[in-house]
Amino acid sequence: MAGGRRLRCLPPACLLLAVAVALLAIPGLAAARTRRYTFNVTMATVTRLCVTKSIPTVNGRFPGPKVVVREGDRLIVQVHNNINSNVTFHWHGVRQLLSGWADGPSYITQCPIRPGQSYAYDFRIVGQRGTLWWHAHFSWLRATLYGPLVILPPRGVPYPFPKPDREVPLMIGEWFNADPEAVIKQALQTGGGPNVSDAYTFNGLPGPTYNCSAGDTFKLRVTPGRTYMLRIVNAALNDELFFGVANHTLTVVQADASYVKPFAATTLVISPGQTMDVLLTAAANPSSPAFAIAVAPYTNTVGTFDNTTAVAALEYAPQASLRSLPLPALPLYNDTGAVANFSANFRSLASAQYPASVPRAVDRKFFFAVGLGADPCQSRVNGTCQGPNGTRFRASMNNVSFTMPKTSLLQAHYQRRYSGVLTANFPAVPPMPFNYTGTTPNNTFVMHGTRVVPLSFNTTVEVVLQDTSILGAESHPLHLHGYDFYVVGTGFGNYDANNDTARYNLVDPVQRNTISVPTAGWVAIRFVADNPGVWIMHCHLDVHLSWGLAMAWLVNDGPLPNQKLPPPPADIPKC
Ligand SMILES: *[C@@H]1O[C@H](CO)[C@@H](O)[C@H](O)[C@H]1NC(C)=O
Ligand SMILES: *[C@@H]1O[C@H](CO)[C@@H](O)[C@H](O)[C@H]1NC(C)=O
Ligand SMILES: *[C@@H]1O[C@H](CO)[C@@H](O)[C@H](O)[C@H]1NC(C)=O
Ligand SMILES: *[C@@H]1O[C@H](CO)[C@@H](O)[C@H](O)[C@H]1NC(C)=O
Ligand SMILES: *[C@@H]1O[C@H](CO)[C@@H](O)[C@H](O)[C@H]1NC(C)=O
Ligand SMILES: *[C@@H]1O[C@H](CO)[C@@H](O)[C@H](O)[C@H]1NC(C)=O
Ligand SMILES: *[C@@H]1O[C@H](CO)[C@@H](O)[C@H](O)[C@H]1NC(C)=O
Ligand SMILES: *[C@@H]1O[C@H](CO)[C@@H](O)[C@H](O)[C@H]1NC(C)=O
Ligand SMILES: *[C@@H]1O[C@H](CO)[C@@H](O)[C@H](O)[C@H]1NC(C)=O
Ligand SMILES: *[C@@H]1O[C@H](CO)[C@@H](O)[C@H](O)[C@H]1NC(C)=O
Ligand SMILES: *[C@@H]1O[C@H](CO)[C@@H](O)[C@H](O)[C@H]1NC(C)=O
Ligand SMILES: *[C@@H]1O[C@H](CO)[C@@H](O)[C@H](O)[C@H]1NC(C)=O
Ligand SMILES: [Cu+2]
Repeated sequence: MAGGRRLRCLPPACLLLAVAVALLAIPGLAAARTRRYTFNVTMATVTRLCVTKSIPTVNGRFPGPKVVVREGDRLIVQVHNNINSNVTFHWHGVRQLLSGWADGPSYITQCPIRPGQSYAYDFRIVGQRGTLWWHAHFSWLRATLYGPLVILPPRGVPYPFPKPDREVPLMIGEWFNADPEAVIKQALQTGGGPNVSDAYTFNGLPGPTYNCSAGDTFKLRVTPGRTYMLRIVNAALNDELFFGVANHTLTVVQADASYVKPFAATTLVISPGQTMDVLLTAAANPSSPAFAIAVAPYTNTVGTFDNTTAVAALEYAPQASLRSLPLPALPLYNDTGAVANFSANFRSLASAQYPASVPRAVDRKFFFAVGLGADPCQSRVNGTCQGPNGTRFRASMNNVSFTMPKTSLLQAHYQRRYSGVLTANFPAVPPMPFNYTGTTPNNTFVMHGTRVVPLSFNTTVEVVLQDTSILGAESHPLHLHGYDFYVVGTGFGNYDANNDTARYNLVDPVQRNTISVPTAGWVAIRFVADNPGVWIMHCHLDVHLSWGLAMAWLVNDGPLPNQKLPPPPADIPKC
């Protein structure tokens, strides 16, 4: 597809060819270009909070470079790994239609790029526009290896909202004074929770609320009366965040590179993996020369968490000191009600130009209980047992904790060599139903495996994701690779198939690639499995991913030539 090879026109393909020709008639699409970037992964010395350390970077920059494309473009990113660690890159939210080899999660769609090796990620951006992002997908390397992926509409195609005067990527990250790789390594050794981060950051800068940090503040200079589009990304490792700008209202227009019906909000909630484009109009007569942009965590974890607030500055005029800026009123760290109220605002634009193609009938229904769990101490692998009650922390879906394979699942699938790599028996329902939000089972131990759900091409799938309260009820931002899904329903307590299904929104549900399973609640999603490949679905809190909160869908080829996964590129890394 990307190579523009000439295809023999068989009858069904002729129709598709005609569609393709029709698409070319849309303004801008004919101008699709190939955009090339080079990512040289190198160590660089960075100082934050008076701590100087060497961190993995792309091209020596932290955060990494902004990648800009237009819808319809082909993107080729040549990666050279010049650090002393494996690495891969994921293009978070990109659908990767028939380009699964470029998706990036290590051991799922590729083997890692080893030190000294190179790999070119080559894919097209189809039917998506807005803000996405890229990040490393090996261990916790994404702590410093991340950057924005801006997808402009095709040339000549306007936004479905007034064009902002300026667009500004705002990447929220998490800074560790320690080496994040040492943090997760230690946690997996001890079996306990990992050390928490020392600061949140805006475009890599923690800002004036931390010690030794006032000089490292992200400043957004604004002109009275102008409108700014903030392309917000939560790139934090382990924290969902509240976001607000003192004395300014925000208008949300996009989420996860899909347009939404615009709505106003004073506080946003954004989970790791999610993106949100919001309009901010600078006051015509500002009552102060500067205002605080702030983030603070939302969590119900029973463990410790980074309970700090980071600040960036919205400046109408340059300020000598930003220390005393009044903070926006953000909800308390455990305000699940505020999260639910905010989440309820999201609706697809569902316009003639951007219709919501919500699947009405479902071929296969799944019910996944997601949450924490444990390994008994006896299973320890040269570690201690500092998890709850002398166990080791794990996390699971339907009580299966995902075991990272030693080779690429996509490679195994392409060669139809599954034995010893994966099993096709991921359970469609939990092994033992229980009251997910009530008294938890006494046995919190999980099973282990690299289990997948095979799907026939074009299967319409519904998944209800139910939080469990095992070792604490917590919200889990679930991210699906290779697809956007519609969020057709959500609620608190136990999902009730009889009552809740009838209340689904099948008209204008929001389309996303990452959705938080509410604390002690559930969320229902639908998607059509029209993209062959192996696609991981996992919690985007890296600590939970490390503990195994993941599974994978194995989507088989369809009958037509353009419904089959192409062969791997020649430079795909080997295990
Ligand atoms: C990558 O960066 C390293 C260190 O700066 C340099 O030695 C190397 O030549 C660069 N490689 C490429 C392909 O740019
Ligand atoms: C985690 O925190 C503990 C207690 O402060 C400290 O002893 C340990 O060195 C930290 N681990 C890492 C990897 O920084
Ligand atoms: C900002 O809003 C707060 C709360 O509504 C108000 O008390 C304060 O005076 C406002 N500050 C400015 C500079 O407008
Ligand atoms: C987190 O910080 C908030 C605001 O400073 C405070 O009210 C709350 O008690 C803190 N929570 C924990 C668990 O430390
Ligand atoms: C949130 O935490 C505060 C203390 O930090 C506590 O008083 C309150 O009950 C908690 N709210 C909920 C809903 O758990
Ligand atoms: C456990 O530690 C011993 C001694 O360091 C080592 O020989 C062994 O390979 C380790 N086992 C595992 C499973 O890591
Ligand atoms: C802790 O483990 C002990 C021994 O296995 C068990 O008797 C006890 O019920 C456990 N307590 C909790 C809170 O899980
Ligand atoms: C589950 O447990 C919760 C908390 O105890 C309770 O409120 C709820 O009614 C229970 N639900 C069912 C279906 O038993
Ligand atoms: C769990 O343990 C408690 C206390 O030992 C016991 O009363 C209860 O029956 C057990 N529940 C189950 C489902 O085994
Ligand atoms: C997918 O299935 C639907 C019916 O469920 C059918 O209308 C559609 O043509 C199929 N699409 C492809 C690409 O096979
Ligand atoms: C489900 O619906 C039935 C019938 O309308 C009703 O009796 C029941 O109370 C409902 N259950 C819940 C949990 O809402
Ligand atoms: C890096 O990747 C190679 C190839 O899969 C693997 O053999 C090696 O164990 C990996 N190294 C680490 C530290 O994970
Ligand atoms: Cu999680």
